Amino acid sequence: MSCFRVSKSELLMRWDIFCQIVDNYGDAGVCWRLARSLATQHQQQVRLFCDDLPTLNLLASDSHRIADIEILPWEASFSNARHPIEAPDVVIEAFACHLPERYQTGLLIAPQKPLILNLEYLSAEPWVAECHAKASPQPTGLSKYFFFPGFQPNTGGLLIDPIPSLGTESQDCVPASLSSSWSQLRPDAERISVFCYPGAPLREWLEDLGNTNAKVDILLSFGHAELIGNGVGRPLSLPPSIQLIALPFIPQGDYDWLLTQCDFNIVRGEDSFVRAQLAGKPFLWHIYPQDDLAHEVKLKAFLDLYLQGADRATQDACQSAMAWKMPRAWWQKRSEWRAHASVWREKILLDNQDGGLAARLLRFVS
Ligand code: TRH
Repeated sequence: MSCFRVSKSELLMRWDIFCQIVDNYGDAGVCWRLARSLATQHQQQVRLFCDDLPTLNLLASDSHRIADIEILPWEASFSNARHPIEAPDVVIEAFACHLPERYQTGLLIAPQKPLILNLEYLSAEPWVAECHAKASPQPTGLSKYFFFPGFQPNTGGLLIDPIPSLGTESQDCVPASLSSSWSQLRPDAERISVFCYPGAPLREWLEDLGNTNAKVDILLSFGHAELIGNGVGRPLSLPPSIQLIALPFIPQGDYDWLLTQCDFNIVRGEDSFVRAQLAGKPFLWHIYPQDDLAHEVKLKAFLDLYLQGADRATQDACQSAMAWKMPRAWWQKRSEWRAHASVWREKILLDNQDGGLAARLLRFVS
């Protein structure tokens, strides 16, 4: 598939991305992916300020320094400021994080004012298109806009880079971080990757899968063996057809690759959710549970889009899986879902053939 990108002759700009890690890895995951896309696909200069560098570095550990990205501690955004400061062209507040006050003061006295964008969470809900790219008037007079990722036209699109190539691995291309886990895989077994939140009925789910006669290698993301209490309390009752493999925390690019190599993926926050779709495989989105049940609305909005035009078997299997129904109820219906997942991958790539979120950001700014 050919992708239209912002042309080289378009502005080469300086970007400051602010990433505050509230919990988990998703904030760092999205900011790192965006920084990488701006620098490597669009030749932009990026400074990424983060309040939790150890977490960011975990994800970014496979990318030897990309020349046009500087990863900096949060405080570096104001501690070395010269006056008048040389402001960037664009400032991104990821997920409505607040800019450090002293940094913002610096922008106010800078001769050239940047454009500030509030990069919001991804949602398939219809209202997103109405709020995308709307101005957010500031008492300071700085120009600020909302930027909403989304699935529909007239949204900010999806962060699709790097587009994964599909196909089975040769032993040579298994990433180093996964090589010892990969050596445990059984050639005739299916593969499921698992990355979900605590609270998922994972133990029961795996035990039920054990009753389907399926031969499956389960690749548990870092920390998930503890999540199912393996080795603690009542031992998991699994037949030999189900093998558990505990993975270390792997760099983001390796995690992307892993999803393409599995037959089914359990994913959770917005970044792994998009990557599972790009992997073109059936998946279970364990959406982050919110107290006001907003996640149910978000999940329904996504499924309404995802299942448009899907056959009955796919609808049943997917709705059941996403509701954490036990695999015995739907596991055998996956062949139609597989075909649908691959069609959906092509659809989102087509919808984002303009380069997706990073390219739309650039076009919006310029
Ligand atoms: O970690 P997450 O659950 O993060 C989410 C987001 O922060 C979200 O905004 C917030 O609302 C929610 O938590 C509470 O899931 P997500 O978004 O899928 O991000 C995980 C990132 O971690 C993704 O970029 C993939 C990466 N990753 C690795 O790099 N290596 C690994 O081994 C694993 C398991 C993940």
